[in-house]
Amino acid sequence: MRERKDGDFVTFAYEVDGVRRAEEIKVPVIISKRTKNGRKTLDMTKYFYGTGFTATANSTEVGIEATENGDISWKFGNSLLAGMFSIDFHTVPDKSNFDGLQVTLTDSSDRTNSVSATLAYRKGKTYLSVNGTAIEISGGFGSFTAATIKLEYSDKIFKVGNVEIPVVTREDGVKFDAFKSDKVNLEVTASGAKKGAKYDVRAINLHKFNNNDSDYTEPAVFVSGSYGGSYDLGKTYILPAAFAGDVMSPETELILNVYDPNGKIVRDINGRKLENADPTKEYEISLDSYGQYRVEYTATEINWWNRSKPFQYMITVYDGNAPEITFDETPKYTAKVGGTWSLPKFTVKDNVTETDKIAVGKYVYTAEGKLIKLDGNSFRFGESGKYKFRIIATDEQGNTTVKEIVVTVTD
Ligand SMILES: [Ca+2]
Ligand SMILES: [Ca+2]
Repeated sequence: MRERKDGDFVTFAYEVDGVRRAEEIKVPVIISKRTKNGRKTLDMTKYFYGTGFTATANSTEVGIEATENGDISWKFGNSLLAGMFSIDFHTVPDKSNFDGLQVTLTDSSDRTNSVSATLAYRKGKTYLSVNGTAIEISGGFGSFTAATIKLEYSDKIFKVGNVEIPVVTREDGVKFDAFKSDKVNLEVTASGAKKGAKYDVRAINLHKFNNNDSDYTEPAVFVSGSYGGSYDLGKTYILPAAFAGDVMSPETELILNVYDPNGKIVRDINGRKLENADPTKEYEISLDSYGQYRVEYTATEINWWNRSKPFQYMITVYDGNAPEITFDETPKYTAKVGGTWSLPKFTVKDNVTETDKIAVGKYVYTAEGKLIKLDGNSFRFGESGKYKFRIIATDEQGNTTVKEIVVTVTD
């Protein structure tokens, strides 16, 4: 295979279940990373490919400037994590000579599954427009000073600031039902652009775009469902599938490790060890120990700057059971004034907290209505009436048991 150059195209043909599809995909060759004198250098402008514009980087952004009239499009040279997409545009007020910016996200495994949002610019106002619904956003292209417009997508909703519009249909009119793969491809079109029209891109998926010649940003991890929290002992917990993506690095590796409260690797309910496991699948684990389970993901760039980022969350298994207090002898329920009375011998026990760590308090609520803490086990009665003795046992989780003995004291 000859060496590829920027601007070359590679054609991929693909098979589905062993059947060659007629469709072929042409993918441009992007050489964004070079090694010079043993040092790797990155050129972020290479990720914007298409015609009719120039992409120029400075210390804060990549500027996209139309070099001709028309609908000026670029595609981003890497697929992006679909779960939490965002792009930060920065306006160039005197050069916003276009009708709007259309942002299209396409499922990387299904090119028909495409949705878009438009930042429409009409009569000095900017609107977020999705599936024909348009809502004005504050700031925007008509601002006197340059403004940042952060467009976000997650959970079938496009959003700019506090303006949110759900995606109902795909570009082909079919009802949209989320992206099937974890990655999307990005395309941005400045429609009706005049030559010299310009806008800047400051970030994509929180990765900053500028003239840095190194990739300083670690891959991001996206967990495809709610995660963590507190559970009762014995419950089954489903680890949602998780995905990693790096805006610059073409390949990212993601591994999963799950530790029980003792720091040991957990096995799922099918006996599979969750050690360096593939997190793109769901796993079920049984929460059999009290304490904190740690779910740890590590995402690493492959053949790139090899930046790596751990991401973790905890599953807390609570002890919801209070200690037990057991009398080892039968309490005496009657006594005489001036007589001495002793608490029966008792033992405390808890399902989790060790006995010597269970807090035990002893109190008496006297016939005169006073609450007295008992240091020992015995008490002398000063007058007649009802005395309520209480033993209170509290485990380390704060679960409390109270045992009461009411003693009737007579003259
Ligand atoms: Ca990176
Ligand atoms: Ca307990």
